[in-house]
Amino acid sequence: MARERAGARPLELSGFREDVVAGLSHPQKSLPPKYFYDAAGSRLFARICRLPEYYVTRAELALTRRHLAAIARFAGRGCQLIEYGSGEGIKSRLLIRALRPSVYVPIDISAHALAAAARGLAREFPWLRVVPVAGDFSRPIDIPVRHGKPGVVYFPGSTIGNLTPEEAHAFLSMSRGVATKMIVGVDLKKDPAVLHAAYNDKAGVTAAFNLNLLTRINRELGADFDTRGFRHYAFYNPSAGRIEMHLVALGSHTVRLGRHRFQLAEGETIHTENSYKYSPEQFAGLAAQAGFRGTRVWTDRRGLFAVFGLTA
Ligand code: AVJ
Repeated sequence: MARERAGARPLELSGFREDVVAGLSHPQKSLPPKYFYDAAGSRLFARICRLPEYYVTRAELALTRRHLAAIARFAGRGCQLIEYGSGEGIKSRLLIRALRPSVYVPIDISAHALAAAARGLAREFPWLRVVPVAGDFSRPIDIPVRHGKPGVVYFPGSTIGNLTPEEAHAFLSMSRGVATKMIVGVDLKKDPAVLHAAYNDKAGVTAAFNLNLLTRINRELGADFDTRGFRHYAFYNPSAGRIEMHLVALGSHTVRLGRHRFQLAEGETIHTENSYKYSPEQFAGLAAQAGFRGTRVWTDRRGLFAVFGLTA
């Protein structure tokens, strides 16, 4: 029914140039993964989610279906549901149907994806108050939670894996101020060969997703990356417990961005993403350190993925 606008500012672009310049100025060049999701990047990510090698989305969906009643009981009917990185929202729909929240606050970095999702939800759930917020979780944002019904933060998709454990700790602590409960999707440690395949798909969609970041920087910031001179490179780093995605320079490059010049030697990399994998015990420990007392965990049959229910 009512779709309200709350804090709707184009956060998507604020700081893009600054973040890119800062990231390319470090000895280990890096770019924040949140900038993957322009319109083309969001489409590529939707394709990743359907790849045979990318078990993440299917495992989370299967386990959410399997444990939906328990998850809904945990969250409580009529709660205020706040979702970070709502994306395509198949899981959100499941949850909304089971939970009947009094308000649903989807928060997403992609204003485009957010608007489309909010429109679809308003159509499908005419009784639901949807309050979309454009933003990202790397800095605190004003979340329009009201007094009364408890706030529940839903953070699916293992997006939390983009954060270092230190950042994840800070994010969980911050969320404790907004919500009394959290439902967090976490990708689990597993055979590195399975992890490797998930980020090195045969069809090259993940490679296109990674390289699209340079295309976006060229288009939106007027840089002159020669995108064909970079190779997608993703590997599991077992001691850090994370997939690392890089773009490797195939030759030497000079990249211009406004008045800046960035040099890359052959073989030098731009680190574009970390995707942390946790054991159930590790993540429960992290949540406990961040001040969550209760921890419930639901997994899929194959133990690939976990959804945690955290109580402040
Ligand atoms: C959206 C951060 C969960 O880390 O698996 C997928 C992004 N990158 N393939 C992930 C991603 C390459 C994804 N997250």
